Amino acid sequence: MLQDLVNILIIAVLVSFLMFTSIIPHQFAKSQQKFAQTEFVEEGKPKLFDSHLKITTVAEGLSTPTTMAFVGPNDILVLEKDTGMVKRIVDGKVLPKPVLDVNVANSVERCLCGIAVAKNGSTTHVFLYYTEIDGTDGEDKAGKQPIGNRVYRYDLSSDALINPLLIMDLPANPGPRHNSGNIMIGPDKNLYVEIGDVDGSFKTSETETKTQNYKNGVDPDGRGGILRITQDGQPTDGILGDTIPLRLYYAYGIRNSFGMDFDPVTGNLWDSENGPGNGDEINLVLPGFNSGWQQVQGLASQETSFSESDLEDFNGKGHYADPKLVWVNTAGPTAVKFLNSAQLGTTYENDMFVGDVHNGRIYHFDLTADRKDLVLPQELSSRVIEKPSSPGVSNIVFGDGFGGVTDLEVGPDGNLYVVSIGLGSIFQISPAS
Ligand SMILES: [Ca+2]
Ligand SMILES: [Ca+2]
Ligand SMILES: [Ca+2]
Ligand SMILES: [Ca+2]
Repeated sequence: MLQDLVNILIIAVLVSFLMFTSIIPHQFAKSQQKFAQTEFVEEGKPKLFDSHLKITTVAEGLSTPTTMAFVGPNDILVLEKDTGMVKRIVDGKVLPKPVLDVNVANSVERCLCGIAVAKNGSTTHVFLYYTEIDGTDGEDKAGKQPIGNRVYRYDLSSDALINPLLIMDLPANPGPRHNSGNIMIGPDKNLYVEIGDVDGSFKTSETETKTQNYKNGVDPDGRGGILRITQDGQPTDGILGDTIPLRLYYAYGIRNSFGMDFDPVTGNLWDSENGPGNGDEINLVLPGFNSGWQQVQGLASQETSFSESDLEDFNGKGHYADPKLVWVNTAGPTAVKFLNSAQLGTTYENDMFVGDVHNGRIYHFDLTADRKDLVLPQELSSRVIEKPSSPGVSNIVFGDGFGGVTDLEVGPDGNLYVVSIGLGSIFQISPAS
């Protein structure tokens, strides 16, 4: 819990100093002193450990950028957590006028959080997840309650997002943490939405739900899972049950998550999750996956006095599984992205990349032949990373110094793109020559 508070403070510092980007490298220097023993950390200076690749700055001076999406070649939309602005970056130039500016509750982890794009005929649909407030940006800091964590669908016109359609309305209380908010279009063309327990750690009987593994809790309310709807906001076939919102859940038992992606080879979903200071995770998320929160976080074998029979399984339809990798000392893993291109060399093709927010690192993983597991270095065969400098960790660190990675994206050019909330920048990773 103490570590959790430290994590919140680090995030709060990042957020508070957003407007003063020159201050951020200093803040990072302070927050990273405890990791000084590792040779990888060089704060504020993104660096890769493969000399065949290079880093190019695509955009800078952004205010707490969270996530991005491509709407065309060299044509990016990027979200700002605290301003509620969606900015467009064309050929490396941030256009002066945002394409949208919403009223966002932004205390702590409330945010303009997630974006997904789908081209449907001549229309480009843009989906946004944000913590909406009926007031000005950040008015929740003065005590005003947000309306909800909401997903809207827009049409992209020449210079604006228009025709907003509310397609999902989720709780924003108790808050203000664990809103998650990463969204994406799956291979089945449906929209997948990550939402955490919205700070279920402040327990009340109304917020202890079955999807948080309170077997005697109240019925699910939309929090603590990965939800699935059509692009029109309609439910799909239920996995755990037929009543809404339970019918919407693809996975549950999730505390907080900032990243997921489908394996382009198998179509399997993977996510990253944030534990309470310990037990950050990477998971294979099969339909009906139960990540175990709030009964277990990290490996079940490391949880004292835990039994799988304590978990809610929705009449056998939900299935608990252990994570494939655990950080004991929180790294704050965020984006998960499969590089479905050979642009960076076949050695990286279809491999998994994961960002983190506390060390500014990007991790790289090969998958096993059946693609149901990560290939881990011998030193990490326990699936547990004790410290950022633990033996074997250097084998999975692909890049460092990215100052709080909040999104990874593969461009139409096949290169890897990185959003750094700490540095207020977007970077491109491409071949050096
Ligand atoms: Ca993205
Ligand atoms: Ca705004
Ligand atoms: Ca878990
Ligand atoms: Ca590989």
